Amino acid sequence: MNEENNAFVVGGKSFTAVAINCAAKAGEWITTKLGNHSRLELKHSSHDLVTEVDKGSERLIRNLIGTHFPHHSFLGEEGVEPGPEASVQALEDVSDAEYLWIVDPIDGTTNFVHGFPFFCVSIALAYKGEVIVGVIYDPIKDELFVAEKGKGAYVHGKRMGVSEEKTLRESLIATGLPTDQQYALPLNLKEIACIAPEVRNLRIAGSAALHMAYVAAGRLTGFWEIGLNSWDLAAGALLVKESGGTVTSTQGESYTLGVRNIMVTNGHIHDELLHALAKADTKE
Ligand code: 2AM
Ligand code: CA
Repeated sequence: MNEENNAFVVGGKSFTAVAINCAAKAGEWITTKLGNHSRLELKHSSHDLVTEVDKGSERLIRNLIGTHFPHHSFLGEEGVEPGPEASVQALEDVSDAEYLWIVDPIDGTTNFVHGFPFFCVSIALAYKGEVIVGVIYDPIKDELFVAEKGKGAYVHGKRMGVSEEKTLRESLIATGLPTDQQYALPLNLKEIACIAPEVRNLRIAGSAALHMAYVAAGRLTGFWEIGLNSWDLAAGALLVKESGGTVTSTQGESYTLGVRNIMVTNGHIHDELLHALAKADTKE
């Protein structure tokens, strides 16, 4: 067996099993802290929150992965300074990694802080820069979304598939409101004004990763958001791809770990959504 075929298992340990175990453990721990977290820090602004639960969840995942795979590299949201420059640099710093775990310990921190039940743990493994495992766990609904490159994507152990809508008019589309109020938010509001009249309806629920899992599961037709980081997107991108959907930047470029402006859809409406967004003329 060559190295590529053997990429999922080292020393008999399945990468996917470890990812699932970490996501489940972290998710379970997070829910015990819901409504009773004590320390709240502001990252950039009052819109950008981090709790001790984010940090504890990341520590738990990092330690577990380090125990199983001590030679693998790790990129987690809480290990990186706030702001786009630091995120881009952090990804650059691990660009030579053979195996890279990319972790968002709580995606949807604002929801977690407010007790709005839409957040998740997102764990991806990239091999030489390409995502090969993606796991997203919603501890509130106890839903585990799992994808392996070339092997499909599953929720509750059942194969997932994207939805069937063929036009924007019949599509349920999600987006996210960026925390960067100076630059990204005005652009996003312009895009929303352009897209809202074209679709069946819009949803803005506050977790990029979970929105992407919902596209993979056929519950949303598509999702776009600007100014995101690799840890928000890596697992969700594989879930959508392995569910038969399309994953690009909002400019239509192929997905890579460096993409920050994301569009994922069921495939059928991808070009129509790209064109509709282009009409907003935001030049993100
Ligand atoms: P988070 O909850 O892990 O911070 C909501 O629109 C999405 O944007 C969430 O996935 C959220 O992830 C992400 N997000 C929040 N603050 C961000 C920031 N400063 N930069 C990039 N993404 C952010
Ligand atoms: Ca996140």
